[in-house]
Amino acid sequence: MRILFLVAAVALALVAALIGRSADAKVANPALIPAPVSLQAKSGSYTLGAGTRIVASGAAAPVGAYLRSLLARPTGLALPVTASGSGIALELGGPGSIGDEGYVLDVSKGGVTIQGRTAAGLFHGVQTLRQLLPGAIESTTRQSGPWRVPSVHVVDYPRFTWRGAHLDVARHFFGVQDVERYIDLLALYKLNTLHLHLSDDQGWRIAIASWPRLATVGGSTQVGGGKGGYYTQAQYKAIVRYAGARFITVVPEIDSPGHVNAALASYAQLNCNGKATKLYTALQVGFSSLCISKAITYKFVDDVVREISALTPGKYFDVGGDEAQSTSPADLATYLKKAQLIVEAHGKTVFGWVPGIEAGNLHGAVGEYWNPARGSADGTQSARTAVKQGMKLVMSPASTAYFDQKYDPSTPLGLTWAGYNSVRNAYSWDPAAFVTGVGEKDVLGVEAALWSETLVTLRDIQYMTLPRLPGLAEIGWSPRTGRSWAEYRLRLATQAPRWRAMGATYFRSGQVPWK
Ligand code: TNX
Repeated sequence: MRILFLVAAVALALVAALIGRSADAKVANPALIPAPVSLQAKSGSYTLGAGTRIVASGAAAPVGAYLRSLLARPTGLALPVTASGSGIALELGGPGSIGDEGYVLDVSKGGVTIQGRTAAGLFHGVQTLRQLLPGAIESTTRQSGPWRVPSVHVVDYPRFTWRGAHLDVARHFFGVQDVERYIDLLALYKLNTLHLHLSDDQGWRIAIASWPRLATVGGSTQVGGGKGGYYTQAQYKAIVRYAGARFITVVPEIDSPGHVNAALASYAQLNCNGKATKLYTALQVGFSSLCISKAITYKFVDDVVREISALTPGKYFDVGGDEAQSTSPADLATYLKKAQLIVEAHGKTVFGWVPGIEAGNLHGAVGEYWNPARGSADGTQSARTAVKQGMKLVMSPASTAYFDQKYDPSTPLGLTWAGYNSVRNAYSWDPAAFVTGVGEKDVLGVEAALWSETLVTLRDIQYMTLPRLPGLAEIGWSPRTGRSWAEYRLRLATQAPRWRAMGATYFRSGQVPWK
């Protein structure tokens, strides 16, 4: 009986490999997200055991240590990281075709080999290995095996270089540990960018030594009037380090010249009339602006950009630029040009919202497209303008990539201004075909946006991102051809036991046949 089952399983796997990923829905294993560029399922498997070593040295050693930290607790195995031996080998190398972030993964009876040309590539291969193991591998307590990995040959690399997730820590503040749990989810699905929205009308969330009241006053509340909070510079550095160890780059955002009430409430001299505003804890946008004509404004921006840039190894600094309804168009253009000079003087490249920063005609900046109004003058036109100005775009259309929008009318959290964003809707779009006139060559990648007006806890973050985040990750990583919702939803269903094992909450959408 068992043999028969095995034969049947192997036959199914072979058929699936032959006819491709859109194959028979019943082939749930190996069900990987994001779908790899190529996957050949083979017969047999490798089982982790007492003798398994993680063989990694040099630049691969930290990835080996990370892999050990994932596997040792649930398996109860020692899994020493050594320079030689057999088990799971992490090797620097592989064909040029896999690029800087890709990997080749081979599993056979004798062991597992992951090749990558960089440590990042090895790290992504490790995420695939993780998904090939039973879901119980995500548990934080010891589980019973067997820890079997099906034999496969995978060659895999990303479609886009920017695969991001944004988190608004300004509307509601989230502490370092919550952010680390969010980073863990990004890593599992091979995302490589964490965009932290560090300031807004309702809160300023990072300590700035030269302007201390930003954090102590501006950070002292949040939406709804709670106590808010802020990261010390050491805490921000810890987030950057935790992300970096997972090959995720942090992009800090100080939203400006609008969305600045928390700063205006902290320092009277930043206001045109010299009077501090009151702290703000409601949901309106577009009512605040930096004082474009005052010299102190640029001293402030320079100090903030300098201090945060010094803590940030990544290339980008996000100046915001969105919803500046209280800044005149001429002032907005003036401000953005000055802000770009400041950002570049501190060695960074401007990132900012579109619609928003195209008002400054900032050659060389990268825009994050957000306005979903397909075909409307203020929406897609701004994206075409940005591209004509020489900007590359990260696609985050609110109608599909905003995970603060409700799934459906029954969702207890979230907003609805961009429409309901079901799991299917969030998966069914293409970043290179969203805006007419903005194609593959203009697009650096994709990003999920998680605004936190209605989100208060880590559970809220998980509920809104799971199960939409894996779909966005697949759009960013996997080839455009050969994917379909009908097949994807089956793979997505197999992720739920993993989320349960790690203790993460998720929305049990009726669109997915959950396991
Ligand atoms: C629009 S998207 C905003 C944010 C809100 C969000 C809520 C963008 C650049 N601005 O200020 O938090 O909608 O969905």
